[in-house]
Formats: sequence, structure tokens, C-alpha cells
Amino acid sequence: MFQRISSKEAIALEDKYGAHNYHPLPVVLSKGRGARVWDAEGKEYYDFLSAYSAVNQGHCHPKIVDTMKDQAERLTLTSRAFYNDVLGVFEKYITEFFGYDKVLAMNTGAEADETALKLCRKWGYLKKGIAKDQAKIVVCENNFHGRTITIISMSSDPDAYTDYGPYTPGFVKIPYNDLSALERELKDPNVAGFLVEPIQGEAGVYVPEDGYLKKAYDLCKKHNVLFIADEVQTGIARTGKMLACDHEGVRPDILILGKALSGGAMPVSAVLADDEIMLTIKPGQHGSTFGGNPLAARVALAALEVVKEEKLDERATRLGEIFRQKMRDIDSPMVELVRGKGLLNAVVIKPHKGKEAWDVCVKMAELGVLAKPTHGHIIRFAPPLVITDEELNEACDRIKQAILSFTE
Ligand code: IF1
Repeated sequence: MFQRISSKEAIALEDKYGAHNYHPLPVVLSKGRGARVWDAEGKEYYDFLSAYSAVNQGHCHPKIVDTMKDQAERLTLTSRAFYNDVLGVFEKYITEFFGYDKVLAMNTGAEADETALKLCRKWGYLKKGIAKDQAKIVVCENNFHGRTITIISMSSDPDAYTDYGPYTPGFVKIPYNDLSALERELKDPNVAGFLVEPIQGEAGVYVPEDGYLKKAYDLCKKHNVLFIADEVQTGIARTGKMLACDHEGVRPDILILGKALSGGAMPVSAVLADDEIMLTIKPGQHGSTFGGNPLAARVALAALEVVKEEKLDERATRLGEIFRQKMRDIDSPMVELVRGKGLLNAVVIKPHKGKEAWDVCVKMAELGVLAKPTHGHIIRFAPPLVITDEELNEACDRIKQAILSFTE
């Protein structure tokens, strides 16, 4: 039996033996179910982070867990040196689900982003005819695509890139939500792709103007440039549609998924594209030991079925509207702005008597709601999409209580 330890012990162990690459809220979680989690002492919380939108289907969804157990007892990993009898079934399901010719399965979001960048460059050389090593990919300021050296080479966040140089060349940064900057860069015939988050998560749930994605897509088409959507955080029903790009009827040339693709049970990511793009990569030119393993394939298939069966996109739309309204109704000078789509939302906190977003999060945790501040003044609110109406109402009451506690 695994020996359970106290919250205090858990924090002390991580502090002593783990790298200090995170600054967590001092809450030690031990169990989860649906929209709720419990700490090591049994205190219950609503999870309004959902592991950064990885547990859209709720913690330990029974269908996903049962599928995982069943496959874990049968076959977990073969590598891609051999076929397995699950991967193809998953590939058929996910390509039909999102409407693409092909999928390439990976593990983490960063790996899927790297895969998309490699695919884009291959396409640029083999199909668009860009001269050797000249390909450029346009990215947005304040992006978040992961932690690899190439990906942080595209970052504008000093925490993400400082002292990790030399950086990967070939990226051009433009402001997010700026179509004229995009058009200017797309005129360069060496540009192979435009990589964009439909809503910028790390930037603080920054929602672009209506029509931005569609117009950006059209500009890409006009200049024979691939439109690449990083839907690692926004995809899988989080914003109220299966993909955030669906809000504008945009079908990305390359689609990147991760996080909730497994419902949070294990790392599973995927890149989808049509043959003209995907088949530019030939055997031996890309891969991963764990990418496409039968356990991941079964889990991801179940996770997608859950989203469909439980109509989580519709839930996210409906509950998102309720959530934003309830936040806007809070009568406090600390609530500066509420924004978001579906159940990916943020409240911008105006500091009050020295109290800021971090203090609000600590207070909320005390009252049983978990969320994390970003950029010092923004709190991201993204509960599992399976949260019930009653749970959402109760959580909103607690959030309100936490915010009001600083001004009473
Ligand atoms: C951490 C943020 C969220 C992502 C998009 C790719 C990845 C991510 C759009 C990489 C990852 C993370 C990772 C997490 C914090 C988190 C995050 F605040 F940093 F920006 F969600 F909002 N594309 N997002 O959001 O996926 O390789 O991590 O699987 O702790 O770094 P990954």
C-alpha cells in the first residue's frame, strides 16, 4: 500500500527534493471526482483550474478510468516499431471527429506544437518551394506554446526564455489581434505558417476581436501560408464549441490538441492535417517512443466520446454565461473586468489596500475554491465542464464572498 502523507509533509518533501520550477498555492490534493478535489486532510474544494483545462471531462471520469484500467491490463506500449490494434481505431475516430485526413499522435502539448512547426517547415520546403533553411513562421506576442528551446525561442516572456539561449531562428513575432501586422509579414514569400492561439490562455484569457481568426485565416490563404491553431488549451469544448476556431467557422490547416484530449488521465496530444501537409513527413523523419501508444489511444478515444455523449460544449456555453454574469454582479471595486468564452474565463483584479489577485486566490482556497492568478492581477476561472449548475452556483457564492472580504 502507498503510504499517504499529510499536506505539511508533502510540501516539505517537494521543497527539499523537487526542482523549484513552480510556485504552487499551498494546497495538497489527494483525490478528485468531477469538479471537486480533496486535500490530504479531506477538505473539499471546487477545482476552477482543471489542470489548465486538461480535466474538462472532470476528475477521474468513470468511463475514462475504466477504459484506462482495461487497456492497462492488456497492453500499454509497443513503440511504433510495430503496429498495435488500438491506434488505428483512435486515428479513424479522431480524424472523423474533427474532419481531417490524418492525425499524428504525440504526448505533451509542447511536443504537438513542435510537430506542427516541423510539419509546417516541411510543407514550406516541399510544397511551397521555399529555399533551404529560409522558412519563417509568424507567431504572436504573449503566446504560450510550451517549454522546449524552440518554443521558448518564440516567447516574449522573459521568465520563459532568459538564459536558455542560443535560440532557434526562423520566427517572426507580431502583436496578437493585429491583422495589418499579419498581412505585412505574410507578404514575405518565405513565410510558411502562422501559429496562433484562438484565445491566449497564459496572457490572461485574452479574447481577440470577433472576426479576427476568420480574417487571419483568409489572409493566410491569400498568401499561401498555413494557418496553425494551437487549441491545446481552448480545444475539446472548453470555450463552448468543440474547437474555439469553430466560433468563426475556421478550419485550421494544422490543428494542435493536447490536455483534455485524455481528460487529464495521462499526457496525450495530437496534430491533425490533411494529406498534402501530413504526408510530407516520411518514415523515420519524426516520432516519439510513447506517441500513439495503445493506452493513450484508448484513453483519448474515451475522452472524446465523453465530450460528445455529455454535450460538454453546450454545457460550457450555458454555464459560462451564468458564470460571467455572476462575476459581473459582484459589487466590488476589485472586480475590474470579466472576460472569456464558454468556461475559459478571467477576472481582472484591481488591487485594494495592498491586496491583489494572489490574496484573493488564497482566500478562495480557504473557502473551498481553487484558482490561480496569472500576471499578478488576473485570475483564471476554468472549472471542469461537467460541473453541475448547483456546484457552479455554490462556487460563485464562495468566490463572491472571498472578493467581498477585502472591502467590507
Ligand atoms: C505549465 C500557462 C496555461 C498551452 C498551449 C501548448 C501548451 C500549453 C496553448 C504546452 C500549456 C500550460 C502548461 C502549464 C501552464 C499552462 C498554462 F499558464 F502557462 F499558459 F494552461 F494557461 N499550448 N499550458 O496553454 O502543453 O507541453 O504543457 O502539455 O505548468 O507550464 P504541455
